[in-house]
Amino acid sequence: MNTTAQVPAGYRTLETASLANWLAALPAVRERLGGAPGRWTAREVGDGNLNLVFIVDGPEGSICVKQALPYLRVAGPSWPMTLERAYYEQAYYAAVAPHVGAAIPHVFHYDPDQYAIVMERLTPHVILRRGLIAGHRYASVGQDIGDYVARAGFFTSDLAEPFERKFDRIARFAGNTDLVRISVDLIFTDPYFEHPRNRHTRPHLDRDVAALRCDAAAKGAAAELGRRFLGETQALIHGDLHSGSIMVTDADTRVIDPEFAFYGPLGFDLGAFLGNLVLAWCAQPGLALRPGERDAYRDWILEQARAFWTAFHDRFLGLWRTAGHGDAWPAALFREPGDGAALESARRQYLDALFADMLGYAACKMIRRVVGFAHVADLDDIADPARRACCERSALGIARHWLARRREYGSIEDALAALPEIAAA
Ligand code: SR1
Ligand code: MG
Repeated sequence: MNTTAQVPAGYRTLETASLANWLAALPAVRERLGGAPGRWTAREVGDGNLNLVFIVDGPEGSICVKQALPYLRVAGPSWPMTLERAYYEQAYYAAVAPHVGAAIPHVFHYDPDQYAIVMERLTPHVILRRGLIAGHRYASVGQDIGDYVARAGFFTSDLAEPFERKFDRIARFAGNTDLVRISVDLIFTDPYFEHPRNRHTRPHLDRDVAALRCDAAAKGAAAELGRRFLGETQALIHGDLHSGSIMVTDADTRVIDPEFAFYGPLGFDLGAFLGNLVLAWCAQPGLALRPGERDAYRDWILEQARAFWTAFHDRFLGLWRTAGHGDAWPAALFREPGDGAALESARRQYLDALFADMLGYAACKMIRRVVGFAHVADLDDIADPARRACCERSALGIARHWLARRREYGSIEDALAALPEIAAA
């Protein structure tokens, strides 16, 4: 980890009392909030691992301000962290905005001195993870996120654009090293050996964790996926697309918090969402107040997982067929009669490889949330440690299975249909 966070002279931690004065200089904010700045009220609402988040209300509307701290909020000043993550977050929003429309919040302003992003307040949206814990259904969330990952991924890849533009963005996002370091350490490294940052439900999971750490095949698969996480500049990825980075209503789905963005494997974003859906699925029996109470809801979660991959697959393939104007797989090579079949076959192979990557990265994401540093509320909210461990054990079982067998599944339906048996083993 970086232990020398730089705090530029002009930077100060934003405070509720002075926020209105600071925002008053921004015409777009004045218009959104309405009335005199003296009537605006601010409150700090951040509950994530990294940043300050403020909601500011005015007579006519509200906005959200997110500011990077010079350390990780969840750990305090003992874990310094670059402020530049705010720059990468707004740069990601700017890069994908032309392709994903209103699936991200509107950004009113970025302040490079305060490392603060002033953006649309999403209301009455809730964090998807909270909705999944409460057992709510959101009709199109799986499909919406599949469509989102396809659009953001395709249009930032060299299937869609000249390599010069992609290289330019690779260079810009290559500076996001402190955040990539967090992922390298917390996802691909620490969980697989004893490390002081790790924790798990003790003593219930002791044997399961010991077995994972002796599983050379699982460690080899995680290491290979970690190598490709660093080396595969497939597309601009969100980098942390779990269910806490998605806000929903019954009719709307938004992606937030892309501060981990960089050029990496698209399967990492796919796996983040799938893995967190499956974690939610594993947690439901522990969250249920009565046996069987959440059974139908678990089926709904798997239906969202199916819809997610299907929407991604169909949208990505459709975009490649209609907007594949980039330097990778150049259309000019495939103009002779009979070329079409070869190109289609290559597309299918590409998507099959993405599917295997998705299962592998989902597995890595699930393992780190059970035995690593930062866990998920889906499981942590299960107060009884024995019940929680039962759910966590099924998550570990599925993850180890997917690490070993990620290339063996021919369809999302087959992969999901196998889950109950793997979870019960
Ligand atoms: C130290 S930060 C822990 C986790 O929080 C973020 O949401 C990322 O998932 C990161 O790995
Ligand atoms: Mg986050």
